[in-house]
Amino acid sequence: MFEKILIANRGEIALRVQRACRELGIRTVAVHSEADKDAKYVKLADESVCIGPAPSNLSYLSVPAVISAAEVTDAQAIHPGYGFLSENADFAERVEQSGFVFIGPRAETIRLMGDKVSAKDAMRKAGVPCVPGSDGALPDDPVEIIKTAKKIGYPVIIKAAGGGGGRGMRVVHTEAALINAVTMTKAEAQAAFGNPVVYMEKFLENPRHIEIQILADQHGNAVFLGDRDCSMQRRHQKIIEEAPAPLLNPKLRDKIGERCAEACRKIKYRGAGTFEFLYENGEFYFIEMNTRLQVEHTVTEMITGIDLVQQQIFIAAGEKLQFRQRDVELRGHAIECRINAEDPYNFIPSPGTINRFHMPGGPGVRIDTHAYGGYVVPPHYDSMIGKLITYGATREQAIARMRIALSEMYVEGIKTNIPLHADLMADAAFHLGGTSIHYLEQKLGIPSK
Ligand code: MV4
Repeated sequence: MFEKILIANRGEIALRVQRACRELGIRTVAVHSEADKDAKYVKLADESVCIGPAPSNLSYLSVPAVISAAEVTDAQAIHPGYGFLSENADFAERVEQSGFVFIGPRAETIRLMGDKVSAKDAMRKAGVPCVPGSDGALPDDPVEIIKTAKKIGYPVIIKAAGGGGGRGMRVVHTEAALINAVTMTKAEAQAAFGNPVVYMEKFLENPRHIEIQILADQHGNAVFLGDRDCSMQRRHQKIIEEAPAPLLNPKLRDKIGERCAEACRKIKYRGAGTFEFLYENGEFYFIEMNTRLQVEHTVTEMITGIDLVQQQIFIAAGEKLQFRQRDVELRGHAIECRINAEDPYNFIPSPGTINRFHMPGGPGVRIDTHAYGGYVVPPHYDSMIGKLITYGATREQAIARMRIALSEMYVEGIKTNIPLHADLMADAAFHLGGTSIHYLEQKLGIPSK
């Protein structure tokens, strides 16, 4: 097992990874920007290294700075967290070339999944159901493009191969608008990702976003750890996630989960990963795979009792999975509310000093945060300051506990989205469960673009 791990991230996830290491007796190295020098996870780490000034591109996104920090501290492995360098194949490659272990998939897997055309192709070949669409990249010939759309049926969506997470997409409703939409999306994709390749899918009008968590070791074993519903979002920013997805047939869950685990065995996936699906009319359609730990991994931990970060570390160290699929039991229900430093209704970021900070507690309440009274939320990074997670024997109990926890939580000095979460916990459609990806934007009466 590793003796020392460098955590190439900040905020709540830096603290989360540190806690997992500490429990395993692994020493930790925190890296931080000048803006984060007084952060709690920096003080709590065994060692820390300042890797640059506040802007992320000069610190948390700097490959040489992170690798130098690993060299000077003699760390053996690097945990990338989420965001920043976590899905950067070149970084993963450089980490391994420098003699460190990257706690995540092989660089070539990250690269395969980073290109949404190759990801979909690999998953279709591995038996994962995908959204009907073009076979790979769209050709240049407009006649062929029109034929493809006709075969799929309108509306269609044009997506950039280099995109993902909602960037570089365009919905097309008529043949008259098709060629111009393809041309525009290609130009935008070239400008944004340096890659003009686009592909086409049937546009699903009212889906839910359901994802499957998997773990795969380096010995050919893979398991799925149930699913999460992440449909409550605005502009591709998730705000509430839950596990398991409400109203999902358990047989269907097992079927799609097993397809994902089998795909991992086929492509020799390593580490933790997430298959993202759109779910509509009882069918799953694969859209993308995330090769990192996700923000919402916590709800899976609550219903499985499995520490995903520790599992990532065991897998990276070359160990075999300690459990099989039949040992994985989904028990109860968990909900996560992302607590953001922002105006609850117009979503404008609200950095600054937190004067007072009271955390909720009680049975089934978990809070993952690096914030505290006196903490200054820097303006340079994303606005998430923590995650409030509740667990219950049933979804109703998890919701009841969330309402109470939100009412106990008190943050003074900056705006947070706690009032929005409190509204949603009292929302009739949320209580019924199974709301679509458009629900929140419709409820708030705001356009999605
Ligand atoms: C779609 C779609 C409808 N039909 N693909 C947006 C993020 C990216 N991961 C894929 N996205 C979508 N792809 C087809 N064929 C609708 C979305 C989408 C969405 C998906 C998941 C969560 C939130 C979303 C919000 C708007 C659109």
